[in-house]
Amino acid sequence: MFQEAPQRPEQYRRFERETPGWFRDAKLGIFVHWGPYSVPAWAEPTGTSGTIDPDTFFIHNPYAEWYANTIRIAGSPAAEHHREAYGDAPYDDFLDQWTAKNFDAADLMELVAATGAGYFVPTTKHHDGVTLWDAPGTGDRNTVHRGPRRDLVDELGVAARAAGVRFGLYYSGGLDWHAGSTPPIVDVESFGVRPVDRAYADYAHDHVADLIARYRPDVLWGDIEWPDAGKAEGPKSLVSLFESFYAANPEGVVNDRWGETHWDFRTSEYQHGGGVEGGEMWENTRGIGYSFGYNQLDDESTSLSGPEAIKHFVDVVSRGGNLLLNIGLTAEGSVPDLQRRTLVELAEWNTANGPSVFGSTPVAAELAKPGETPWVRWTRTGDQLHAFIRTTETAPALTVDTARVDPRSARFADGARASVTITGEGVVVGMSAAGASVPIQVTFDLRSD
Ligand code: FUL
Repeated sequence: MFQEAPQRPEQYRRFERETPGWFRDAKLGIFVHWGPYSVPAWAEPTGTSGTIDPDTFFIHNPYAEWYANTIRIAGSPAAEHHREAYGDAPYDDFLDQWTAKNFDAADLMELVAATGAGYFVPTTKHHDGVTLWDAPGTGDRNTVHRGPRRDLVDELGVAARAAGVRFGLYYSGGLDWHAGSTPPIVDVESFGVRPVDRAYADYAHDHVADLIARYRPDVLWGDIEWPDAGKAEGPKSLVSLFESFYAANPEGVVNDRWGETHWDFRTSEYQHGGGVEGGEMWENTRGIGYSFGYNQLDDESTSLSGPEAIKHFVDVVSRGGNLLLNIGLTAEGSVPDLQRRTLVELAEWNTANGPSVFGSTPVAAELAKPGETPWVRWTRTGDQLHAFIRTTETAPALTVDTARVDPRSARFADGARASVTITGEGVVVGMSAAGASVPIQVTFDLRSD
């Protein structure tokens, strides 16, 4: 779920500036969705967001973190599942059943850091309104007083910073199914119904102000808009929140889901909102499977394999974006095997190839062309161009401007020379092991003028 291109109004113009270099260079972030919804961990794996008919998206919602909404839609398979498996128990029972008993933030962060990710963003409050820290005004409806009985935001922040990974925070300011009594979202029209009043605006403001004061985040990742009553300039406004955010952390960045206000970077989600990709700084986000929250029904067939995740990562980076790849933790706090496998394979690939991906810039197509057969993507670091080739051919042809790129400098990631011939097809690279499973890197030097 994602909103389309907002325009910046006057009171937010003061925040416009160059995107900090660390964020442009980071390329990879790891997201975590974790909440009471991780207990039932159930959604129909209908497809990837952006490919599903919006009219049936909500009733067959593939996002397990939307469980509290989907079970309220009469006749939905989730409502039926909830009746059969839990006898229609109240959603908040899951908050008490959420144990986090195997959770160790340092262990998780070891896996995250191994991928080379430059930033890490956990959910602090999703649409169900449950906060992962002792948020003001939540009474006992948070993880410090119920369920895990821990300040999970703090644990994650301490571990991220100890591992040298920047720390971001996701906060759902638009949707809060606990604030007031909102009917279930069933279609595109009811998706627009969210709390916009002053009382909720103050409540959400106090949450984000508290998050900034306690954890000094590097990224503020808002979702589904901001309550309208809090958008105009004034005390307890979004303007004042952005002011305190940048005052606490001048290198901080915010995403573009705060309504028509301010952003440092645009976002797309799975195949949704791809129109933002290419212009300003942008980030694509997706789960390893079809859901962000852990979904027991996601399996091998709905999940990115290691090689598929690597391919997606390289594709996003070659087009100038960052990838925010999500982990859906189990209620006990562990990384599901299938997701771990993908992250470990991504980490292994990045150990060998990361220096040509992290901190890189895109390459103009006149210099070297991306392609689908063979699959080729390009990045640039300094005076070197890097081709990432995934093909079963042992002699793929690359389209390169040989007046500016030296074909004879071609070498693999381990430094071994590649044999190259120039034919009418292009620069043909001899590869003994074709990159059928993971992309193989071939580096070229730019000619000096
Ligand atoms: C969306 C939310 O509705 C999803 O549940 C998820 O959090 C995704 C990152 O953003 O808009």
